[in-house]
Amino acid sequence: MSELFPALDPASDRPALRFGERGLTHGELTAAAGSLAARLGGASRVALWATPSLETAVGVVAALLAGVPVVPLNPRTGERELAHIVADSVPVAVLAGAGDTLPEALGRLERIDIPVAAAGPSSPPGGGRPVPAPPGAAAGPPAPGPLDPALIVYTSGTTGPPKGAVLPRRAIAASLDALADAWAWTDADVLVHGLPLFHVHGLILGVLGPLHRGGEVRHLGRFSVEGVARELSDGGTMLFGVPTMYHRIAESLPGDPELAKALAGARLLVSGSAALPLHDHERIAEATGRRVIERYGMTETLMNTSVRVDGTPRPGSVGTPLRGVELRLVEEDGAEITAFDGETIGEIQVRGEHLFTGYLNRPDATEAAFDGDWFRTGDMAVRDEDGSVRIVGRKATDLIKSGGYKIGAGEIENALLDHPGVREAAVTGEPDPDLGERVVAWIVASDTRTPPGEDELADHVAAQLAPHKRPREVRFLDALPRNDMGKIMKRSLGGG
Ligand code: MCA
Ligand code: AMP
Repeated sequence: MSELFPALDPASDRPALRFGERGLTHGELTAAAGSLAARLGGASRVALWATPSLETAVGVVAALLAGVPVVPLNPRTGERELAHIVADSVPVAVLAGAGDTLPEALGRLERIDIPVAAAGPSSPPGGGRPVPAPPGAAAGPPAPGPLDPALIVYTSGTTGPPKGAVLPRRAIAASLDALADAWAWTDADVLVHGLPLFHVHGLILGVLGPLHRGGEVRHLGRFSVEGVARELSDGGTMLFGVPTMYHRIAESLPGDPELAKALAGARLLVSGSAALPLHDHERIAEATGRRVIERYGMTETLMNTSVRVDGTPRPGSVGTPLRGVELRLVEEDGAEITAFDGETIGEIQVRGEHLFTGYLNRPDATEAAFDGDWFRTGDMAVRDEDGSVRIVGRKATDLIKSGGYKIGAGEIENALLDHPGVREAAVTGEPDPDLGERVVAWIVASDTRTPPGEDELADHVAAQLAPHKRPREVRFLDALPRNDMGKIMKRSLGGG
């Protein structure tokens, strides 16, 4: 049917998607997505209002079936960031659930409601008129090729607004197939998760993954420990989560034997997006007899390494390179490290079919991200004797990982400086038991006698960028520490 959905079967009545009480079989999904795909064919690019819902899953499948690149949007994105993403990616339409209210920034785009029931045989395809093809387009869109874009996913850098990583169709197929190899992932698996659907983890691994295999995904709507226990006790075989979710599970385990039983019965518990602390690994292993396995990926590279289902999970290890992934460690001067000694630290660089093709409209940033055909991840690691990788840190201290979200200190500083009560701002990440790192803002107020309130600054960042980027703590200073060059010395603020 398609390299992305080889298992989609119009005649199948096996479950494909479940979001709470609502669900679709593979047959129903094929029909619903097929009818929307017929309407989208020929569109240059569409945005997707990526709520955690059945509509989002149908929308992404439809666009990919039609060969139309999709830009998933976080529905909580603030004004400034949303305006940037729309101006940068220029979608011709936005796909949304029929009941969703869209913000003004999307007002000028054509809105297409995502059908979750198939149009009947007598209805016109998609139940609406087709999206106009770009001027000069030939009649009938050509079938998409492996290097054609599938998704454009926005990701933070250290400074400036997020960049759109262009993910080609072949990267998605290659990464999902490599994970199937490492995890023995089959159509019998029922994946449980409560991840957001506008990033690689929740959308590509968590929705396209099971559909690519012909299996099922049960989404919790929003993450809760109770939801995990319920679904894993009721047929779920795999769990995906970020470390914050496993931390919350580990916290609940002592008083919740049902949760321990549910986790013990799962085939695979997988953590990713940030490092899972040793303490949480151990608490979960002790209470359930099961080891969480870690996999390491990035928006630009999809998945690079994983502990294999038949391997020995070791806390702190993100496993070995996945099938088709070439991985090397390099010194500061670009020299390759050949040692597998568990102690020589270098930057991880990767190459293979799983990589993105570049940042949208940013040839400069794309060029800087590569060393020849090797992608520089910015992650620092050592390699053990058996080839497994242990991540020890990041090159850029101005990147913060909070709750599994990557956040650039620079974008928050810019948003804070826009507030009239702020004269100077610096943002750092500090260790946090729940979020991994929390965003801390250091502020010199415009008028030190009447500084803006902490909540006011957090709300300001949430409204401009996104709630997960808001400072969790604000500290006021009379002046920021600077060196002779005038550069802010974040180290003396306790960050970087
Ligand atoms: C709080 N809220 C606010 C404000 N304060 N809204 C507006 N203004 C404010 N000032 C709201 C939030 O919107 C949210 O609403 C609620 O309060 C709590 O938000 P938050 O504090 O962010 O939630 P949390 O409890 O800290 O969330 C923890 C979490 C979350 C559930 C673990 O961080 C999460 O879902 N993380 C997943 C990140 C992820 O998927 N990363 C993948 C990218 P409401 O409750 O209504 O929502 S990395 C990736 O893809 C690579 C490839 C990889 O390797 O995986
Ligand atoms: P993002 O750009 O949001 O896709 O985040 C990618 C980054 O998340 C990587 O560069 C790593 O720093 C981090 N990451 C992902 N998975 C893991 C993991 N299992 N352990 C440690 N860090 C991880």
